[in-house]
Amino acid sequence: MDTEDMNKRIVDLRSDTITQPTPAMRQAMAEAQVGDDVFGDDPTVRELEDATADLLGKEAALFVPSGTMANQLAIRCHTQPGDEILLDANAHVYWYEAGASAALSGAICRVLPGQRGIFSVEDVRAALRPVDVHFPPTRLICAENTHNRGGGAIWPIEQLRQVCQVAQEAGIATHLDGARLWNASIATGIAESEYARDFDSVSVCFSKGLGAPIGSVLAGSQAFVTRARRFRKQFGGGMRQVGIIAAAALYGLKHHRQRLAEDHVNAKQLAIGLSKVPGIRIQCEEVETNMVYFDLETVSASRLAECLHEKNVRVLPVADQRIRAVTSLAVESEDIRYAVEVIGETIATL
Ligand code: TLP
Repeated sequence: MDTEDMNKRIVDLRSDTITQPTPAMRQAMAEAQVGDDVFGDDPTVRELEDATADLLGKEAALFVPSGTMANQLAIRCHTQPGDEILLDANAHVYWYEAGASAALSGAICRVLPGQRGIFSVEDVRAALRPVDVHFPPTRLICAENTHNRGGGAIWPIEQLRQVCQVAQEAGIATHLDGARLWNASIATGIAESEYARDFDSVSVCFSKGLGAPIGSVLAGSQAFVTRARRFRKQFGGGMRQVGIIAAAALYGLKHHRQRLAEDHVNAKQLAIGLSKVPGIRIQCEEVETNMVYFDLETVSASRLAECLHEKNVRVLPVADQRIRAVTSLAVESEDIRYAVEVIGETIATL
């Protein structure tokens, strides 16, 4: 691609949610068999739910419109008003779900001091309290893998298992926000079902690296999913001929999972490129999947993002001097070279 072409192309690194359905995915959507899913009549939704439950090693699964709804249904199923959830201080559930756990389930979040989103079994033990009329009962522990605000960090599987074991011993339910669990599995070679094994419920998203326009799944035991199905209706998430969307998710699952490795290579290249730009601080070794976070020494993140936008490079400011850039199937290796060049030039002028 020459510079003139690149000038026209938009390099969108704000999120992996920005991906557009490919022509082949649209074809699969157009050809999908559908039915009324509230009646359980949609064969494509059932296929997606069964395939995802199998992949996660769970008995059953439920198709929902978003990752937020999947996480919030899990919270609604596992807790009662006044119950406490333990989770990392940077968890998506805590930061980016509009206070839903309080609004929809009446649950209080107690945050743990994780490292890049990953907390230890000692953190959990230290947070456990005796039964006492003063304390909210701790009913749920949520983990996130990969961890978004933790820079796409992957949980060491043993640590994840230890956390689940302590939870089980204490009679506390466990939920895994696996919006990007696919990325963890592709990066480590550890199957999704292994990561999911000890959790009571797991959510996964098709609308991120897998490139579908909409859709997430919540998986768990049959009894859990039956309960979640009722709350999905209550939350307004019962959908009708939604096989048209499930077909895109199935397509992503079959055809876009292995290619996530390319996104990881691109993210690493981006990090290495940015590490050579004066005025940027970045830890390249922390880039394990498709997320790149970097800090600006002097420039404001929102100012830089504005200037880059004019040059067709889009990034997400996440704090005054911190930026997130995410790779996806919308981003090619040429785009990475272009983005590094433009970011370097732009910082030099600010
Ligand atoms: N994350 C979005 C934003 O909300 C920040 C993004 O661009 O990364 N869990 C995790 C770990 C997520 O990163 C997200 C989306 C969700 C859940 C929620 O998924 P949706 O957007 O489908 O509700």
